[in-house]
Amino acid sequence: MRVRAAIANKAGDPLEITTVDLEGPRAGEALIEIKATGVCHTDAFTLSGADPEGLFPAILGHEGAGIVVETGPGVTSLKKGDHVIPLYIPECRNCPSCLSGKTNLCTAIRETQGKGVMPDGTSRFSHGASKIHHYMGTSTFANFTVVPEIALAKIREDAPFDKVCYIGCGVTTGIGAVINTAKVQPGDRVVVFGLGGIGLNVIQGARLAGAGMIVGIDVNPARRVIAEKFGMTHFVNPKEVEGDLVPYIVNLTRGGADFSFECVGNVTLMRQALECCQRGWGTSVIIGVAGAGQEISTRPFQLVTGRTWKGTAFGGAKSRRDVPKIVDWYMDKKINIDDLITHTMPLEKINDAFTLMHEGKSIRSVVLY
Ligand code: NAD
Ligand code: AHE
Ligand code: ZN
Repeated sequence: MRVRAAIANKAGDPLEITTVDLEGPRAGEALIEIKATGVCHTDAFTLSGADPEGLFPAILGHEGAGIVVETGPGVTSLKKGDHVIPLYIPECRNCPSCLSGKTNLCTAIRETQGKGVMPDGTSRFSHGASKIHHYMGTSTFANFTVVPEIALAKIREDAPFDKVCYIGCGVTTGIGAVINTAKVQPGDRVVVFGLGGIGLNVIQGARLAGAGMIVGIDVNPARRVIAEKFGMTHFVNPKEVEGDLVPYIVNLTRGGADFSFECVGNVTLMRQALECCQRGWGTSVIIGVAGAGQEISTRPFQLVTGRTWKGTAFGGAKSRRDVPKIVDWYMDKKINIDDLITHTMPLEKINDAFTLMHEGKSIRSVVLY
């Protein structure tokens, strides 16, 4: 079938909005009509060429919501008409990782996903004679896409696509990092580096967890008002801090953070986020994704003296199990998504979403099909 899509042809180039061919679902796959998709910083990261796994041409996008149009042979858990959120971390419930109960990082199809193809090793997308790569197994920058059954969370039908698409990455990543990965406790001192589409959800998660102090750090002063609305208690603009940021934060938190979160993808900030943690027990959680060749470093003394460095993908959420629950939290008004979606646009204007992100003007842009 012919579908509308935004193709990433080459690193650094704007996306090309055009019509491409999409083959129907094969065994274990479903054809999804995407109704809305958010634009995450990770899409911009891959488009920039910094992603060591980045492949071109590709159809990016991993924060979508839509409807099942057709199922391939052997699909049992979904049927035509079901509302779904595509999952870049699937949940097969059968691989060693799923069975371990220790991680959300299902390994069933990670290898083919990283190669930009479906689990059978082929792509469903083409443009003229050229095959186009899938991206993160989801490719939501197309109004129809094919996704493996194990990478689709069935959600309630009264949930609005234009809001709950954000649960496909940013909301779950931020809130999950606090609840699943860090396990923040009431009264804890939390420090969040980067108050964008992810960091503001970390703030919202910290408030849900009952954190006693929530420090937000951003170079964009415009982030202060929205972060306060989501629960931030103290704002720090590093550009206004005289001297080193780390002792400033340790002093502000009276000894250091119980938990810090890096939500930018900057290895210098990752080090600061670790070193501003409380000696003896503070934990720093890396969420930001850093480019090829980037490495983190610190003095081993920082760990010898009781700090823990960890990371999280998709907020540690077991995707098919947890995404429908987070949709319920939104529908029950337990979490706020609406105020974080600052811009919407048709697919034809998707490049504006990247410009708004780079200019620091948007929190989340959502493409409406
Ligand atoms: P974003 O662009 O919406 O937000 C980034 C924020 O960082 C902005 O507010 C910006 O002003 C701020 N910032 C930039 N440089 C800074 C600095 N030096 N000091 C303080 N603040 C600074 O991006 P996002 O969508 O929130 O994504 C954030 C990061 O999380 C990206 O690296 C993205 O790839 C990553 N990410 C990871 C996961 C995961 O599962 N681990 C999921 C989603 C996104
Ligand atoms: N391709 C990148 C890795 C990017 C990465 O870490 N992605 C996160 C999700 S970011 C969503 O916005 C993730 O899920 N990681 C787990 C995994 O298996 O990729 C690189 O650096 O190679
Ligand atoms: Zn994302």
